[in-house]
Amino acid sequence: MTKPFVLYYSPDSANLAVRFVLEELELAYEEVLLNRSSREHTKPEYRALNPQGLIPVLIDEDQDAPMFETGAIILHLADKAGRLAPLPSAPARGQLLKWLFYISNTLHADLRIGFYAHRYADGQRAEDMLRKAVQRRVRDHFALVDGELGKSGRKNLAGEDLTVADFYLGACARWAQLYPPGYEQDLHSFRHLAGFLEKLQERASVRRSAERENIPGNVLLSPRFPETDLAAVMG
Ligand SMILES: N[C@@H](CCC(=O)N[C@@H](CS)C(=O)NCC(=O)O)C(=O)O
Repeated sequence: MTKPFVLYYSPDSANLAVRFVLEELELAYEEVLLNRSSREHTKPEYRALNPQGLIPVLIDEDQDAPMFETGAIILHLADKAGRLAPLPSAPARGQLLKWLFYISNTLHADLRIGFYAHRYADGQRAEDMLRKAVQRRVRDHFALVDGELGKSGRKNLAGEDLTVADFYLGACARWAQLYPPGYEQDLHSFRHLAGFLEKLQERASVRRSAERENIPGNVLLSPRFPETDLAAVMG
């Protein structure tokens, strides 16, 4: 019998995008909670799974190593399940890849700079300046995505069909509206993106994921903080 996947997570961390996909694909998985306040993700046991000490990690017993990097994990899950990603031979595969990589190495990467500005700048003033600059960049990314979603016939980011890129975009949009406190983005003026998020957050998979991570209320548009110690989210 195939073993369930194992997801290492902390509420409202990057694992949320992976969880959306696990739930949408109805894949069996177990979870291991990491306590970010006690820096559990930086301990040697966890670094043995992900040497970066970043969350999430997914264990797939069919693979010869633990998996890290959200984009890689969700594409792997979709390919394995045969849903939420066009096949490598399909004409729409290129669209999925380019948007998935864009979200991973541009949108998510910039969000991370805003979350962890103290690692990139020395002193409060420099940090604030960096956060403001990143906030502008992130807004430009959402404007670009909004324009794509507004194109005719475009229901989802990588075309007509729902893909893993949509769930990753949804998670990034959520985080941008909440973190870091004081630099939240209001995404309502991006009409197409807002409509897309409203629709996506109604999916049972998104609702189930939110419940499992103690996230109340709207999940993707006008989201609320998880009902957990914020230090455990941002540590
Ligand atoms: N590129 C990584 C980023 C993951 C990431 O940023 N994880 C955050 C939680 S949302 C984390 O582990 N932060 C702890 C830290 O940076 O020390 C991915 O896509 O998985």
